Amino acid sequence: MSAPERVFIGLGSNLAEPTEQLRQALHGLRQLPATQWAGVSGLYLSDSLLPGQPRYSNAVAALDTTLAPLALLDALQRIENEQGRVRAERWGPRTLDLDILLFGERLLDEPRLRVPHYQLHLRPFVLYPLAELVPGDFTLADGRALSELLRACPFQGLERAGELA
Ligand code: ROI
Repeated sequence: MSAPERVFIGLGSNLAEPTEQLRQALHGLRQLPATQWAGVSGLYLSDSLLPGQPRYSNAVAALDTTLAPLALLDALQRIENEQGRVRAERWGPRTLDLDILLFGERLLDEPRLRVPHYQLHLRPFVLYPLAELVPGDFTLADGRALSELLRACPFQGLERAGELA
């Protein structure tokens, strides 16, 4: 059997009691096959990057998995669908969004999956919770230092609102 890889999942919701959506999603992540729980950040609240949407709840979870990347992606999309996500508009409000941010040391550029996540460096609601789960000198598989990404992406507008688990 192959060695488990540490993956980081970004969670986001801005509909139907967003923070409860995240809690329920964490429950789903704990049930994934071939996967061990490795921790979760605190809860972060922020305005949407797009105007006219409700505020978001966000967090990042860490898992150790032997699932292949696309198998994990399928499993995450099942959790999204079980929680009633309707994919009406590409960037519209959503009950639950689960993104694979990092997958071990892998660099993936496939139609369904780009890892590291292509907008990670632009999203304080991803970078700051991620930073809670890794050492201070953490570097991404593509060589970028998390500390540099944090420096370039101010905490501005983000509110850390306690613990999820
Ligand atoms: N804004 C915030 N604060 N959190 C998100 O998860 C989020 N997700 C999105 C867009 C609409 C870009 N804005 C967001 O997809």
